[in-house]
Parts: sequence; structure tokens; C-alpha cells
Amino acid sequence: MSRNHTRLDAIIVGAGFAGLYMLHSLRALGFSVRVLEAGSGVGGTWYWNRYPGVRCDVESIDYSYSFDENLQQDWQWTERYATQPEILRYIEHVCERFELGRDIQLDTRVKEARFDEEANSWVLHTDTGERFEATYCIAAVGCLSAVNPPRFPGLDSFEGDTYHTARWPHEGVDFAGRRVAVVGTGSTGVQAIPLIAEQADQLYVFQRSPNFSVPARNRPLDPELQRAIKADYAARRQAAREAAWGVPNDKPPRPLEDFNAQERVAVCDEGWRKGGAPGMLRAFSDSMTNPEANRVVAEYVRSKIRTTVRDPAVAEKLVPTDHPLGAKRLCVDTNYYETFNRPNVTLIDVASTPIEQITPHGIRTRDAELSVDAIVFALGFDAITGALLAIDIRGRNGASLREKWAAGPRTYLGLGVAEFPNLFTITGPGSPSVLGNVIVSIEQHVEWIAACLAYMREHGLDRIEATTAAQDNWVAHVDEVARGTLFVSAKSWFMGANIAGKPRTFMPYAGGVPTYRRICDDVARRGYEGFALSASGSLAHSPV
Ligand code: NA7
Repeated sequence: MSRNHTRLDAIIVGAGFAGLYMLHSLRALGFSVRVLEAGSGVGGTWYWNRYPGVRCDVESIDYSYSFDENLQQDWQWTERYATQPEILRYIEHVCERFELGRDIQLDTRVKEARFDEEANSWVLHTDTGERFEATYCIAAVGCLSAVNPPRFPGLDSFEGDTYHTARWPHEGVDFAGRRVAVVGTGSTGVQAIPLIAEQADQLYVFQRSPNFSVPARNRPLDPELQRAIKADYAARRQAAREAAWGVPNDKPPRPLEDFNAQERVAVCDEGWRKGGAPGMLRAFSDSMTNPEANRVVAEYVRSKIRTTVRDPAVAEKLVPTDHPLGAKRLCVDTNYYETFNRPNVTLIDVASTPIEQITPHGIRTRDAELSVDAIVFALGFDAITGALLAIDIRGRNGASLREKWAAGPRTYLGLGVAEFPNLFTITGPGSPSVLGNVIVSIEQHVEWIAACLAYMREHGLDRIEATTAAQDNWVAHVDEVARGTLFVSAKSWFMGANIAGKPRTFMPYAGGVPTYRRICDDVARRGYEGFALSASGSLAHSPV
């Protein structure tokens, strides 16, 4: 059989953390699988994002696979928060260690996926002109992989260099002696700006809205600490699975009302000193549900910005006032606010002086034209649904996923979609996904899907589809849970608010990772309740 006419058990789209573990799991169960990956290497978001300062904002000891004891014992992380090159080395190591490469086809972008009811299979067409067929299609396309491109008028006329942080040149960029603009101050901009400022002659930071950022307090990972964690890694992993956002708690947070005014400051001080997002986000157990608890933490961070940035006018522009802390993903930085004390850094408030035009020599705002040699766009992603909807996905009776989701994504558990049989999404909308440590969520989804396919095979079944009723209930539940939190009060990418025309709906499941896991496990235990399972009668296809 030629490789482009192979009928497989499953095709996985994407070779990031999710796709790789899915491949490993299904292969171990004896399924025939192939991964199709658009990039020229594995790693997903860690393959594409190579901008200066890029590192994970979850501690490396937790942001890694837990499925293999030898792997987690052997791999040595060097820093508290791993850099992109280190994470990519880790992913490549996993690939080699489990010999995943032979089932991965790189440089292959899936353009179209169509469910053939009669054959009970997904037929995928790629930009390489190939056609693939499989009983199951598993989308492991990533929540942060569809780039939000710059759409400024005049962009094409710019005579200098432009870069998007999520499509960074592999050979790196030298900004020495150059005048540089960075547009965007989300997690990416916040990581890149301090390093670009150190190199560039002059740096202009174009900020549309300020974000909260907390110090990472990154440092080399103490070998003793790493040894101690590894001595009982299983316990740490279990603690991560049981923590609301997939990151183990040092101690369970308590609600604001448990503390007097002085103690509240001490709790914030402790989080700030420790560094990283969890210390501030979970300063109080009700930080994301009680506006007053959130205000206490937000006010604390605002005061830190004001004391760090020497020019009060600049400080005020950097202080976020339009959203609760954490309602937009909390940034984690190294010297971000300090960077605005440098003489070669200027903050441009795009909210009051919007970018009107990119000119051949720079950027013109309503107030001025700034000449620059390079523009770095750190504009983020069409998050959570963008990469999936970039594929023309057609389910039963030609149903189009784009059309079905025109008013916002609708899934059952973020795993399945009604009218799209045998399609699974890893960390899809309606699952906790990006709210916390995504690796914990990925592992949970992969293990659930693998167990589901094994169950189906065991029971002579080969078709699974979420029922519309189960999906409707889940969508309503996801919405209801979100409305009980402060997440819905920010114009965030969680809400689709960063992309013009995208429906505004809170996409992740905010009920916490352990609750969600329990629900998924219960669904499986009850024979995949909410899914319709059947045998198509076409089980006897030829093995590959
Ligand atoms: P984000 O968090 O979406 O940040 C994008 C930034 O770009 C943000 O400051 C935006 O301002 C800004 N932006 C977007 N469009 C424009 C236009 N047209 N003009 C000016 N500024 C603009 O993406 P990141 O890549 O930083 O981070 C994404 C996630 O990756 C992060 O949360 C981590 O989980 C990893 P806005 O705030 O929308 O006003």
C-alpha cells in the first residue's frame, strides 16, 4: 500500500506534547497510527515559538510527562522554568526514546478532514496533496498555534524587518545597534521585551492594554531539590492532578475572610517573594471568584508596579485597571517592569495614541511617527479554536465545524462533537486546557481517549459520537461555571476577545482539573454516557 492510501486506525493531527503522547499510547495498544505535523520538526508550540526570553511559565519539574517513571527520573531540568530550547530538547528526547519518529510525517499540513459515513472513516487531505484515511481522527492541534497576524495598514510598505514571535527565525535575530518596536504586551511580549531592550539601541513598546505580571524568580534548579522531588515523583504528580490548575500546592490556599488586613499583605508578600503565577493567583482560595479577594491581590501587584517603575507617568500606563488579576492569563516575567527604567526604552500607549499606519520607515501613531529598523509583533493567537477551524472539517451529512461553531465552540467534555463521529479533540474547548498546567490536561485527555478506543475495540464497536443532548448540557454547564468566576469579566483570548469577529464565549472549563477528571472518569465508567457507540459493520478493513 502506498503511504498516501493507507487506511489506519487513527490519524493524529499535530506532533506537540499532545500528539506525541497520543501516538505512544495508541501504538502501545496495537493500533495503527500516523501523526501529521505541519512543522518541519516536532514540538508544536515549542517548535514555533523561539523568540528571545521564551520559556515556560509552569515549573519545569511539573511541565513534563508523568507517564513513564524512567523518563521522569532520567531527564534533568536545569532551570526552575525551562527555556524553549530545553523543552524542545526534552520533546525530541521523548521522540527518540520511544521511537515515535517513524510514525510522524512532518511538513504536512492537514487542510481538510471529511467523515465518510459509509466507510466509517475520516478522509484527510493535506497541503502535500496526499490523502489519508483512518477510523478515528484525533486533533492534537494545540490551543496556541494559530497565529494572530498583524493587519496594520501599510505593513507591506515597511522597509525594515518584521517578525512574529510565534514564527521566529531559527537562526535567531541580532537587534544590536537597531531601533526596534515591539507591538503586544501579553505573556510573550513581557518575556521578550527585557531581552530585546538589552540588545537594541532603542526600543519602543507598543502597549494596547497593560497586563498583570509577576516575577518568575527563575534560577538554576537546585540538584538537591530535583533529587528530593524525584525520590517521590509519583506523589508530586498526584498532587498536580489533584490541584485545581494542575500545579501542586505548597499548602492549600484559604479564603480572604480567613485573614486580617496585615495577614493579607503577608500572604501576597509570600507569593511575590516565591515568584511564579500560582503564588499570586492562589494567594486566596477565592481569588478568582470573590471580587474583593481578587482586588486585594491586584492592588498588591499594582503597588509593586508603581514602586518598581521610576517614572510615575509610565508606571500608571503599566498598571492594569480594566480586568481582574488572572482573568487574562497572568504573565510571569524577569525584569519586565524594571526594563521601563532603561533610558533606551519608551512605552507607547496605543490605547490613547492608536497605531494608524506602518510606514516605510516605522510606525505612525495618532501623535507621532517613530522610525524603527525592525518591528516585532507579539500579537498572540487565535487561541483554542483557531487551529482546529483552520482545517475544513466536515462531519455527518457534510456538516461543517466552522458553521456549527459560528456562534462559539460546542463540544461534549471538550473531547467530542455531536455530528462529528470518531473525531476527538485533545484539550478542546470545554475542557480545562489552558487554565493551568496544560501537560496535566493533555495526559488526562490522551489516557481517556486511549482507554475509550481500547474499550470500543474490545466491545466490537467502531463508531462514537457525542449526543446533541449531552453536548448541549455540557456547553450550558461550562458557561454556568464560567459565570461563577471572574474570568468572564475580561476581554481575554480565553473569551475569544482578541480576534476581531470571533464569538465571545469563555472557552475553557473553569471547574478545575480534578473535578473535570472525575466527570470524564464517571462518563467512561457508565459506558461512555452521553456518547452514542455503535458498530458500523466495516470493522474488517485491511491491516496496514
Ligand atoms: P496575548 O496574551 O494574546 O497578547 C497579545 C498582545 O498583543 C496583547 O498585548 C494585545 O493587546 C496585543 N495586540 C493584539 N492585537 C493588537 C493590535 N492590533 N494592536 C496593538 N496590540 C495588539 O498573546 P501572547 O503571545 O503574549 O501570549 C499567549 C499565551 O501564550 C500566553 O498567555 C501563554 O499562555 C503562552 P490587548 O491585550 O488585546 O489589548
